[in-house]
Amino acid sequence: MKLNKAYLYKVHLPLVSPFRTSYGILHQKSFYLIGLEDELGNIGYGELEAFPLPDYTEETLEGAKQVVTDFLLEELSGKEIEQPEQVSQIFAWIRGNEMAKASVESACYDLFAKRQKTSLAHFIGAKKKEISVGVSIGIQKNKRSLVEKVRSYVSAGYGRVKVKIQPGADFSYLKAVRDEFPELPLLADANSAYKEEDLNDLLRLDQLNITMIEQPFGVRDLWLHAELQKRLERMAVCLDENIRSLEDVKQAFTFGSCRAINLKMARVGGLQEALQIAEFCKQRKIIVWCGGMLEAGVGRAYNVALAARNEFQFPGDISATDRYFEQDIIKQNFELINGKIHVPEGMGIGVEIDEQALSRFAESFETILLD
Ligand code: OSB
Ligand code: MG
Repeated sequence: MKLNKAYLYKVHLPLVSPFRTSYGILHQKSFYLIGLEDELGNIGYGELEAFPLPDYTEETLEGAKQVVTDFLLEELSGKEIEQPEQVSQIFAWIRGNEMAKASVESACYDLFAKRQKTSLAHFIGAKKKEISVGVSIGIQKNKRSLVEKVRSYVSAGYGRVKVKIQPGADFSYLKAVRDEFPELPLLADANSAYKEEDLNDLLRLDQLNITMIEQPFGVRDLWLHAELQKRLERMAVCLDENIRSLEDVKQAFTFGSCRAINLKMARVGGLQEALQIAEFCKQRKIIVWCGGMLEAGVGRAYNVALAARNEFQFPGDISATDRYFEQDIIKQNFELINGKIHVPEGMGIGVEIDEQALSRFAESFETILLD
């Protein structure tokens, strides 16, 4: 396969409600939609997930876009690509920049699946026809709003809820939810908001029958996470921001820093790396589940296909389209049916771009010729 052209759309999609984490508030999902055209005229799509601010990881949307155009597309230009696994190899000399790499690498997977006239899910060996999913709830202004928010998602059919926490909005907030929903599978995500002196506060959460505590400490820390995991009786420590590669997972496993991994294809540099991590986790009996970053339709399609593989037994942060957006840029909506989302069966990612919606939400558009 050879790439002829790249299309880049900068898009802003308003969120149905603002999403607050320990590091900030998002009112819209901003991303680049990247289309790669091959010599046969097929188009593979990728979503560049880097956030406008370097707060979740170091990448920024504009910086990552520059890495895509100046280095990644440049590297693929004029090359014969025989299989999608080659792409991450070609990019290997470029350090970090995982989200930039993932946007281009995943689009190549979409192209290869489309060239074979098969679905991406089938192409990557995913067998499930539908996947169990949960929902991630941002920090609310008080306990009552949180309980009501949880109630609305539970009645919509979500059977597993993740609640964002930070110091001052943790134990009592989670207890309010637990008192109201005694059996609900519940996770807490701190997005790195805690420090060593908070260790005892986090140990208290173990009383609330919480399945996992996600990324409480620093994004490069393995030691404190290991200390916490050692002292917890029931709750699993789950790493998110810490994990950028298979190597990171191996180190976390070796140090006993976690019993679970929130795997995001975009955060680990692409599908190839994500598939290897999933396989490693299965072998070592680490719980692996598919996280999210408020993806729009294209990014969501990748998460759904990945989560359809058998390594993923725990419900992911992959909610229905209407939990995020009133209008997405794809023609199909992902819908929640009995707590599950159907895996697209069409060719490649199995979703089509809604050109009208795209032109409504796109701020800019450019075409780059590759040869
Ligand atoms: O920490 O998992 C996270 C969204 C943006 C950035 C980081 C995270 C999240 C979520 C939302 O928790 C998951 C989703 O897409 O529903
Ligand atoms: Mg997280």
